[in-house]
Amino acid sequence: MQIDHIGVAVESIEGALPFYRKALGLDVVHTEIVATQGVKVAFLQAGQASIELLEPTGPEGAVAKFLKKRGPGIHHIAFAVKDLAGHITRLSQEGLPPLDPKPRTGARGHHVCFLHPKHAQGVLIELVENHG
Ligand code: CMX
Repeated sequence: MQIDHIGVAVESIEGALPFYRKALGLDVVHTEIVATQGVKVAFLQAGQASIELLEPTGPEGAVAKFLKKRGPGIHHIAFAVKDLAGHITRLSQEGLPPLDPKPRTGARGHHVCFLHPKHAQGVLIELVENHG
């Protein structure tokens, strides 16, 4: 599997961007509000993968909770897959049921599912199937 992106929880995308732009020379290629997840996101291209900055749009939602508990930092690692539904079935059969029992639409219109950090040594994992 290829890494598609690494999600980084931030208090403010605007506040985080100067570092990524100036220190690393990365540019924003996409921004979006993912209302269902309570986040605003900005994707910065880094080679074939990207960094997804995640800023909460309100006090509810997984990223707001994460920031409150743990502060800014790496929130998840996303892997690109084909046949996401097939992976969900396989993982469920292997005793690793994803948090999403079927693919749902995430940022950039892609289909996604998440795997609980308890299965991956404390790292939240996302599987993403490109539907662009
Ligand atoms: N990475 C690692 N650990 C995490 C975590 C993360 N992103 N989020 C929560 N945890 C840990 C907490 O630190 C806590 O650990 P302890 O029990 O040791 O204290 C434990 O998981 C439970 O945390 P919680 O704050 O009570 O959170 P919940 O159990 O309510 O939810 C999770 C955790 C992973 C099930 C939930 O965040 C989830 O369903 N995530 C998937 C969706 C998501 O993250 N959406 C935002 C991104 C959207 C996008 O990329 O577009």
